[in-house]
Amino acid sequence: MELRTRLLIGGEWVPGSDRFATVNPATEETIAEIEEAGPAEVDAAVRSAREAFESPKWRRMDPHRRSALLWRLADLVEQNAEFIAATETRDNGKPLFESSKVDIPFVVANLRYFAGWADKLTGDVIPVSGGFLNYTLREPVGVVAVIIPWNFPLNIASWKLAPALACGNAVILKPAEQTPLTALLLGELALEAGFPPGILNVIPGRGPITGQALVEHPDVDKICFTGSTATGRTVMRTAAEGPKKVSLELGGKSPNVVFADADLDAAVRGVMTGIFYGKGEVCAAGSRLLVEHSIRHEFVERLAAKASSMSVGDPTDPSTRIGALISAEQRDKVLGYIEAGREDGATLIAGGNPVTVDGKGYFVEATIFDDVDSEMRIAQEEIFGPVLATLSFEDIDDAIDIANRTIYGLAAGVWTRDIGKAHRFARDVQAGTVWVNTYNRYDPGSPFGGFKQSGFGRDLGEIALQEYTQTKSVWVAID
Ligand code: TXE
Repeated sequence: MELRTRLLIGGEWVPGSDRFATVNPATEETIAEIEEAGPAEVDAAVRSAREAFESPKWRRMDPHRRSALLWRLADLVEQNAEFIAATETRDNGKPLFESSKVDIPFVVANLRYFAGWADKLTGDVIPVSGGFLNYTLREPVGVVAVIIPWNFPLNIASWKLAPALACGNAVILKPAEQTPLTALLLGELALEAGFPPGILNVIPGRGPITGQALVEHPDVDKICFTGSTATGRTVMRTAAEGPKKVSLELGGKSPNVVFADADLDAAVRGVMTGIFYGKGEVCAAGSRLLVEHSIRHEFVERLAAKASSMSVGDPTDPSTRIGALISAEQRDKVLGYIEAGREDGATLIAGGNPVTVDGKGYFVEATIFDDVDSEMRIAQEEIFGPVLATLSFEDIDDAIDIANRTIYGLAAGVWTRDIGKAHRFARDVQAGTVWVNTYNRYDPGSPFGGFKQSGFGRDLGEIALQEYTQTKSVWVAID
């Protein structure tokens, strides 16, 4: 495979109305100049998606065949995994071990999981009053716009386009402007797999230009968005004009709660990966650590020792655990929060500094604050970087109360050997995912999405199919 830089519209690689650079955040080098979709290209993509969606070739396609296309796409991603993972690492700055061992294998598994659903979308027969047969059909929504962020570029794209295609929709994928490369590779593989032209269009571009035009376009039926809560609000407001269907997966400030009776070795590992995996640029990052008061001192000391031994730097080095943050802007935002933590009176016990490799790259050390108060900015706002805020609690009521003191509700972790406590926490915490004695576990079959301001709608699992289908009720007079 080779890098693609043009827009994929209607099965053709076409120029845009402007260009933007995509940069390797570890080296600060421009990888490629990418064509940007302006309103005219967005309109062309929507028209081609509509035409492809309405075409009998797709509308009447045997569902087994749709399944086979998705399976073939999974095979092609798997065959090209090495190149795709290396491209993801160049574009995003994440360690190669993450893109090659986690991100791209998950894309493959996810495409296969949803391939399996394509021919299992059944309706119901409903026992209505009178002499009627009433049954339901599950039909695709139509033209689906998928707008995704830069932290898991291909992975999150697959979370949305795999069920969308399985259900028979046409998709317009807008990757984040920081990380357009793997979405374009996927577009190429979808053509090779045999999807009809126009069923998957890929149109990179900046949010306020390409994203905004896509959300405004009157002929888009549904918008699936993952990104910041602020942009999610704008997307929803714009979509209200349609009104268009919207699902939003937004930010988080997820609590990771450690009780004194936990397996502390496992908890240390879980807390570390919970915050430092993906450089902390993870919507479900366990960025608020709540430790039971009696073990707090010992526990944070162990974390601090581990944090200072984490290798930060060249993402292509297999031993690297923390790669480059996505941009200079994001690094500065993270450093701003580290400063805010100091100003607000928290104690910095590990990291706190920017790092470069040969004078280049947007790296930040694994950073841990202790003595954090729940009202501090570093305990309330999504930092989206390798910064952990440590708070302490007295008992389970206190833990649940602090855990829920946030506008977000994406995920939560709890570490304890007491199953009663674990289940009580799982019941009372306001979060779309709860991990007990583990963290950051995902499976294509298990739903993922937010409570509160972390959004609504679900990715992954059978429930995700609801986002991409609409129900038709059919009445037949039979008496
Ligand atoms: O996100 P945006 P940004 C958080 C994180 C980060 C901050 C800013 O805290 O520091 O958001 O990141 C597209 N209409 N998260 O600015 O704006 C944009 O092009 C339509 C958390 O990169 O949300 C990109 O494709 N689309 C989050 C996508 O929205 C628009 C992941 C996400 O960008 C648009 C990312 C518009 N008006 C950032 N404006 C998570 N929780 O996973 C932008 N976009």
